[in-house]
Amino acid sequence: PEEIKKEILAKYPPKVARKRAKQITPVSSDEKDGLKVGANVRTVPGIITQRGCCYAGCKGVIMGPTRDIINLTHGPIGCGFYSWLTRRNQTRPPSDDADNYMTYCFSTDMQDQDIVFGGEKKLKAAIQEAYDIFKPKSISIFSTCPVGLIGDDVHAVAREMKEKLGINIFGFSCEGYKGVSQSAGHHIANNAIFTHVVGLDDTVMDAKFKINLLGEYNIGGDGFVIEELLNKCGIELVSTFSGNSTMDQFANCHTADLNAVMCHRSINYVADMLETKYGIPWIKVSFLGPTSTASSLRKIAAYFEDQELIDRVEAVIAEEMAPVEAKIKEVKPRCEGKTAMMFVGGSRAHHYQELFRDIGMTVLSAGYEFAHRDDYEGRHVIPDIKIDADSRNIEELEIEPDDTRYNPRKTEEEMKALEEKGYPFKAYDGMIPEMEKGSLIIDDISQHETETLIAMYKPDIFCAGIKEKYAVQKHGIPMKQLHSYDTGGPYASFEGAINFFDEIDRMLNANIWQYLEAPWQKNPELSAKYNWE
Ligand code: CFM
Ligand code: HCA
Repeated sequence: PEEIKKEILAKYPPKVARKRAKQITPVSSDEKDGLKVGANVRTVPGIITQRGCCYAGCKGVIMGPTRDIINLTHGPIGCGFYSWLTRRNQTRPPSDDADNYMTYCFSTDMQDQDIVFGGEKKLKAAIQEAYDIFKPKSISIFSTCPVGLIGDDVHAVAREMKEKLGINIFGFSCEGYKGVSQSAGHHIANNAIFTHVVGLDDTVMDAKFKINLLGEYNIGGDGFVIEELLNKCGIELVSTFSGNSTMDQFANCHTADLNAVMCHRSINYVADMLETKYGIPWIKVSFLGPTSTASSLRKIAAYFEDQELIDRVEAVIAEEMAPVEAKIKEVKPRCEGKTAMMFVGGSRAHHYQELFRDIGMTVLSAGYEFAHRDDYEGRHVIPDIKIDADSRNIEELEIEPDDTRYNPRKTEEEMKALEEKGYPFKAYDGMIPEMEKGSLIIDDISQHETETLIAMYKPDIFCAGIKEKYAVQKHGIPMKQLHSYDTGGPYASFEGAINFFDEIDRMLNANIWQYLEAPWQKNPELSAKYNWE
């Protein structure tokens, strides 16, 4: 992997090479202690990054999957249009007339004159119009880059319209240029939901084991199959942040007894805030891959320390594991020994490795677009992370225990007793321990780095997003989107694992891309003539 790193850097000007070197980490031995990956720093301009912007993280990622709020983009139409359902998150309203605005795209459609004279008037009119047509219970406003540049005050408009219309209206200062990636947008969105929605409804669900699932966005229906699995075990979801979610669920999420955190990158601060304010402990889970799914169910059951639940979870695992094992037996002979690479946002490039390993495949290289160092090195590294100016720009809420509703779900002694038995509260290991000797970790990978990796390692499959898809296929390599899942999914839970194994088997063994020949491969001469002479 050192050679490949050298080859990648050789093409860059010295300053760029020095910067990129910190974000490219060869895993040269089985001893991985002390390995570091530079992360959450600015992208080198012009390098062609996979990253998205702060607005995308706030509007598309966190708020996109919530169906009963009108998500209004204050900005030019492109921002609203591009963030309109492209993530393939699904939702299931309880009835045909229940509020569901996810299929709509709301935008103030800013024009030149709004940029020059200010857009607040237009924003107010848009809120009024949306209210008159739909009578929603909430409206949120997303700021795009020009809003911050011209100084429109979306929060003042939100306060005024909230007062006028009597519904919950709040804004996000999630201008695209804030922070260094969409990660800043996650933080801004979650802070606003915590401030304006969480705790508004104290109704307690009548269920013995009730949890929140944080950091699961119901891409391709993942959230549906996870909820079905939990229900089968007798565990109820008070809320999911934010797959298949509603504002009402956020409003009473503080009544759950445990927070199970799937994509910690996008939401670990909400888990911390819910613990500080309401006394709800949190654990890390993953429902990607059968082993992780089983161990996450066991962790949840162990937390409640209820023998009936523990037994039921074991029975469900035994029942669900059988068809998964049969599927592995079927596809493994055709997939074993093949290689994969994955470069995805902030947690999937790690979570999906188990699914490839289960069918005998090796992960040659992986990395996140916008993760922070703890997503590579593990949560223990957080105190060592230097907070730079870009991160300081993103507000951290000061949270105190709630005067009346702080209620530690377990006493200090009970928490300690569990921890002494090895129970991992607030713990995750990150990607590095998963990576095999000889592999290469690359943070915020560029187009040139992607092409060099493909040329040198020749992986059997490459996983990333829509921007990378066609370039990869042109190299003759099958490409699986791990963001939108292309048209597939769900891939979570036991049921999803079976789907995923079938999909990868199909893609590896019906690889049409290798037969493609571009015209310039047959005839590399330029046949056209410039005629400027
Ligand atoms: Fe978390 Fe996500 Fe991801 Fe993410 Fe994303 Fe996504 Fe992703 Mo695309 S919240 S970090 S910002 S798991 S949208 S559902 S697929 S990059 S790896
Ligand atoms: C985003 C959303 C995205 C993009 C995926 C892609 C998603 O970053 O704004 O590039 O294919 O999952 O839809 O991550």
